[in-house]
Amino acid sequence: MTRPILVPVLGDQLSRNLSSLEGLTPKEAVILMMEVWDEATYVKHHKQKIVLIFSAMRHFAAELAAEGWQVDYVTLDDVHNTGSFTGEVARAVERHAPSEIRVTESGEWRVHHAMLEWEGRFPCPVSILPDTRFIATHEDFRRFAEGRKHLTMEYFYRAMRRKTGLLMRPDGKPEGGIWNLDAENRKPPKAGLSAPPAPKFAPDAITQDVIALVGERFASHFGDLEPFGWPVTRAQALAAAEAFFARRLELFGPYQDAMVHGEDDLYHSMLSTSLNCGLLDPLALCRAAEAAYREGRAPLNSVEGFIRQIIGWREYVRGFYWYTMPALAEANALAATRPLPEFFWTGATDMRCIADCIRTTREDAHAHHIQRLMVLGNFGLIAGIDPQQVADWYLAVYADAYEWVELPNVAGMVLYADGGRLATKPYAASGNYINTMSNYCGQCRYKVAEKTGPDACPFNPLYWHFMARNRRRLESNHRIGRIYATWDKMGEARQREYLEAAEAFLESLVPASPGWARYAD
Ligand code: FAD
Ligand code: DLZ
Ligand code: SF4
Repeated sequence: MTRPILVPVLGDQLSRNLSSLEGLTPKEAVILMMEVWDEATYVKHHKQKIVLIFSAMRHFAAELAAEGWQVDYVTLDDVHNTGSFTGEVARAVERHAPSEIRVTESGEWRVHHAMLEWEGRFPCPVSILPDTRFIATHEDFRRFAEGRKHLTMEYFYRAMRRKTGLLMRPDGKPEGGIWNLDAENRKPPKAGLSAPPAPKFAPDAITQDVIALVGERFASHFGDLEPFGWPVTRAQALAAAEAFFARRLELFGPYQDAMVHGEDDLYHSMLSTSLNCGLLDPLALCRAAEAAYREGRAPLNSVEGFIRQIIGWREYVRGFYWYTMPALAEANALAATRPLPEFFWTGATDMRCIADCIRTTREDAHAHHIQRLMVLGNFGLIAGIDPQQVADWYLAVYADAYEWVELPNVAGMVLYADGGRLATKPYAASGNYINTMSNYCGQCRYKVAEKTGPDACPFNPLYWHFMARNRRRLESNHRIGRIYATWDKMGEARQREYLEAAEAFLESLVPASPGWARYAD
C-alpha cells in the first residue's frame, strides 16, 4: 500500500478550498484533526469559543468523511491525547507512516514556530503552504509597508480594491468616484433604534455533546456556556450571511458606530466567527455584498463600508501581524503598567457603558467594534493598562479572537502600544464621545457632563490624565497637538482637579485576580 500524505487541518482551517487539500484525492491522504488541551487553554477562552471550534471541527470532519476522505479525528477525551499539535502529529506519524506532512500555514505565530520544528523532527518531508484564503500575501503586505513610517490602512485598502476589482469601475476608478464613504456613515443612534435579530442556530446532537464536554472540562473559563447559537457549519454560516444581506446590510454603514443598550449587535453582520474559522470565504462574501449593491438591494455607503472592513481592515491587520511579530506582542510604547481591573471579568462597575459591553461579552462571546474600541479599549488606553494583560483579555473573551487579528487591534489600534505604526493617533476619548454614540449615559450612576467631583464620568478626568502623562510622547503629533493648547488654557487649578480626580479613581481600581486569563503553570 502506498504511504499516505498526512494533512493536519487546524480548528481555524475548516475550509474546503484550503491550500493543503488542493489537488489531493481522498485515496492519497489522511486528514488529521485534533482537539488539544494546549489550544483550548493557551488563554482561557470563553466557553462558547471552545464549543464553536470543537463543534465546527466535528461537523467539518463528518462532512469530509461523507465525501470519502479518511479523517483521523482525535477528541479531547481520547486517553492517549498528548494535548498538543506536535504531540498529536507525532502519534499520527506512527499510525500512518506518511510519505509527507502537508499543512496550511497557521494563523498564529506561536503555532507557526511549532510547525517549523516538524521538519527536523519527523522522518518525512513537511510542506507548509501559504494560506490562500487571505487576499493579500505576506509579500503584498511587505511591499506595501516597506519604506513607510505610518502604515495607513486606507492606501492598503485601495490596493486590495484594485487587486480584487471589488466596487471598481471599468475605467479603474472606484465605484461612485470615491474610495471611502464613511462621511455618510457613523451616525449616532436615533431614539428607538432597533435592528432585526441575527439568526441563532439551535445546537444539534454534535453541538450538545460538545456543550456537555466544555461545561465539564472548562468550567472555570469566562463566559456563559448557553444559550449557544453560533453557526457551526458552512451551511449555517451561509444562512447567517444571507440573513445579514437581507435584513441588516442596508443600514450597516450609517449605524456602524452606534451603541444601544439592549441592542447588542445592531446592524453588524456577526460573521467574524465564521470567517475566522474558515466556514465563510472572505472574498466570496464581499462579492455577494457587491452583488447586493449592483442589484439595488443595498446602498453604496453600507456595501463599501462592509467590504472595507473585510478586504481593508481584516486583511490589513493580518499583514500587520506577520510584519511586526514577534515585537508586537511585547510592544508598550506608552509604558503602560497598570494591572487589568477585576471588573473586566466580572462586569461589576458603576460605569454603565463598560458594564453593558462586558455583559454582552459574557453572554455572547461578542461585542461590536465600537464597544471593543471606544468603550473597553478606550478605558484600557486612558487608564494606562498593561498591553499584555489587555491582549490576553481580548484573546480570551471573544469567539472570533485569534492572535493575528486580536493583537494588531489591541496593541495597534486601541492602545497605541506600537508607537503609532498602525493608528496615526491614539483613539482616546472622554465620556462625550460615548454619550454621543450611545444611549448608555442617561441611566448611568455617573454624570457625563460633570468633569470632576464624585459624580463625574470617570472617562473625563482619565482622558486629561492620559493626555497630560503622555505629553512628551504625543505633543509632536499634529493630529493631537491642539489638544495641549486647550489643556494649557485651563489653568493650573483646573488641571490639578482633573489629575487628582483621575488619580483617586485609578487608586480605587481592584486588580483582576490571577487565574482569569490563564491557568497557573
Ligand atoms: P462587522 O462589523 O459586521 O464587520 C464585518 C467584518 O469585518 C467582521 O466580521 C470582521 O471580519 C471584519 N472586521 C471589521 N473590523 C475589523 C478589524 N478592526 N480588524 C479585523 N477585521 C475586522 N475581530 C476579529 O475577528 N477577531 C478579534 O479577535 C478582534 N479583536 C478586536 C479587538 C479590538 C480591541 C478591536 C477594537 C477590534 C477587534 N476585532 C476583532 C474587530 C471587530 O471588532 C470584529 O471583527 C467585529 O466586531 C466582529 O463582529 P461582526 O462580524 O459583526 O463585524
Ligand atoms: C481556538 C482553538 C481551540 C479552542 N481549540 C483547538 C483545538 O483543539 N484544535 C485545533 O486544531 N484548533 C483549535 N483552535 C484553533 C487554533 O488555536 C488555531 O488553529 C491556531 O491558533 C492557529 O491559528
Ligand atoms: Fe460611561 Fe461615563 Fe456615560 Fe457612565 S457617564 S455610561 S461611565 S461614558
